[in-house]
Parts: sequence; C-alpha cells; structure tokens
Amino acid sequence: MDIVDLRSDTVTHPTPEMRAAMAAAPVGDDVYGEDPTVNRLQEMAADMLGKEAGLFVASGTMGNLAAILAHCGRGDEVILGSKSHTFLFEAGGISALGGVHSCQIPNRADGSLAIEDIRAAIRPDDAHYPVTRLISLENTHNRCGGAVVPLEYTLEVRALADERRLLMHLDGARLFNAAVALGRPARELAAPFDSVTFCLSKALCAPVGSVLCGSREFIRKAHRIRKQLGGGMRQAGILAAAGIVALETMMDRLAEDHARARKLADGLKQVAGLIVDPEPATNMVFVQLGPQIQLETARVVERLKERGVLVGVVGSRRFRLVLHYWIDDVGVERAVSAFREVLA
Ligand code: TLP
Repeated sequence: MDIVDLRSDTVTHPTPEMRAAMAAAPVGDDVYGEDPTVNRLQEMAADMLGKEAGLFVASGTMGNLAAILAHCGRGDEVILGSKSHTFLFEAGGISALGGVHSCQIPNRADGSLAIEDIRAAIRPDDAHYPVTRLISLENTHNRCGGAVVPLEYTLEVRALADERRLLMHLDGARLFNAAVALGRPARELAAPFDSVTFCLSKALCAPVGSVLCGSREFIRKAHRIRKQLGGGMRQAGILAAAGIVALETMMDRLAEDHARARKLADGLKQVAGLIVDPEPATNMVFVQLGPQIQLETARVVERLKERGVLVGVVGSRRFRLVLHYWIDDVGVERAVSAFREVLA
C-alpha cells in the first residue's frame, strides 16, 4: 500500500533529477571553501534573495541558530513570536548555546506580531534589562496555519527596527511558498531583513540543508559560528547539488501544493466530526476533532495509519496535514476517505 504521508513536507524524498545531480556533482573540501557545487548553491541562493552572500547549513534550525548567534551576544535579547519555530521547536538552542535571551510576543492568527507589542517590548537603556538587539519573524508561519506574512507588514516592522536601531532576521523555512502565494519574488519579501534562512529540504524536496543569506560581513561571522556548531561539512556538494535542482525546478510547482491544500480542506469540511481551520494560505491544513468525537487522538492517528494515511499531531485533538511534491490528487482523496471512515 502506498503511504500518503501528510505529517510534514520534511518527509519529501529527492526527485530522480536530484539523485542524478548528486551522483554527478563536482565536489571539494567545503571547509576550505573549495566545493564548487556548494559555492554555486550559495551564490544562487544569495542572488535569489537579493543578499550579498549565502551559507549552506545542515538544517533550518542551524541556519536560525547561526544567524541569531551572529547578530546577538550573550545577554542580548531577541524579540520573537510565542508560536515561532525558533521559540517552540529549536530545543532552546539560542539560549543554551548562545546565551541569547528571548522575549516572546503573542503571534496573531495571521502569523504577525502587533507593531505596538514589538514597540512595547523594546528595552530601555537601563542596566536592569537585557539589550534588545534583534526582531525575528517567520514566513510562512508554521504554527499559524502556514500563514503568509505580507511585505507591507514586514516593511512596517523594518521602519520600527530602523528607528530603534535593531536588526531583523527571517525564518523563511518556507519563504518560497510565501512568494508563490503572494505572487511576489522571494527577494522582495527578503528585502526588509538583515538575514534570512530558507530550507531546501521542505517543500523544495531536497534531502538535506538550508541556506542562510545576508551581507558578506554577516555571513563571514555566521561561517565561523557554523564551524563552532560542528556544521563545517566537507564534500557537501553532493548535498548542495540537490539544492541547486530544487532552486531550478521546484519553485513554480508550489502553487499545486497550495491548490491541493484547499482541495483537501474542502474535502475534510464534508467529514462529520472535523472542524477545519479557515482556508489554507499555503501548503498546510489544520483540523480539530469536534466535541462529538469520542475517539482519542492517538487512536485516530493509528486508524488513519492502518488506511495508509499519516498525519501530524499538533495539540490535543488537533492535526496538521502538509501537502508536498509526493502527494497527488489521489492522495488527497484517500486522506479524506480515511478520515470519513475513521470518524464514522
Ligand atoms: N519544522 C518541522 C518541525 O520541526 C515542526 C515541520 O515539520 O514543519 N523553521 C520553520 C518555520 C520550520 O517549520 C522548521 C521545521 C524549521 C525552521 C527547522 O528546520 P529543520 O527541521 O531543517 O531544522
């Protein structure tokens, strides 16, 4: 039985074209800066995001960590969302490894942080307080339903950051999903930020890696931090080759995932006992078990799995379903039928 794996877009396998490119990739020692394929990927990524330089890192987590450590010293503070991936799901790395203090602001449903909340969170110059250094945003916003954060909003945050001399980082793990949803080039969405991490191994299907982009000076700092974190890889061109194929071939099709997410949400709305979040903006669908469903969350997951459908659990009685390259229309129909059978 084919598995319909909707747990995440991180489960995507490389495409045949990626595997071929990996096998053929020219490589060198990237710790010496000598891997031509890594260098090409970094240049391509920086160019797409309109930044001076890029750094290939092992994961989105490492990209965000290296960025925040490059921007902030020990005891500095980063303002971020209470539902941000960096706050919730990166093992507290910024505090544990960087001594960076976090100030969490409640995310609004659309993934943004209220400008007045950010303003109020910026610390005065007083020895009692940490030094506010950085604002970190996320686009698309994972735990806010894959929400797309508009450019007009980030420009407002930028104006505040400029006024208060703060830096801005973007966790753009799924930045290209946001770009496609908004119909704007990724470089426009990246422009208000000093640094941006985006992931190759999510919707773009590459097996490993993310790229951190920013100014040449910032990337020079992040490069040393990547080494400190043990993230200096050697013949990493084997991995970067898949990333290049991802950037060359996987962008334009992201709209298909978004359309299927809407189709899946529409199908699930017809299933009695399921409450579906408002219209998905990108490739994620969030659903909740209604009060009439007695079945425990774990049993629902198990019974869906018996029918070949895997979903993510993101809270009590709440699931996340993520569309990606390996889910077609048949997969969407199978997921809807499986929910209908399990909750009948
Ligand atoms: N997110 C994963 C899980 O960790 C939740 C997923 O399945 O969605 N930023 C954002 C917005 C992310 O969604 C993720 C991964 C990361 C950063 C971290 O990327 P990796 O997994 O490459 O470290």
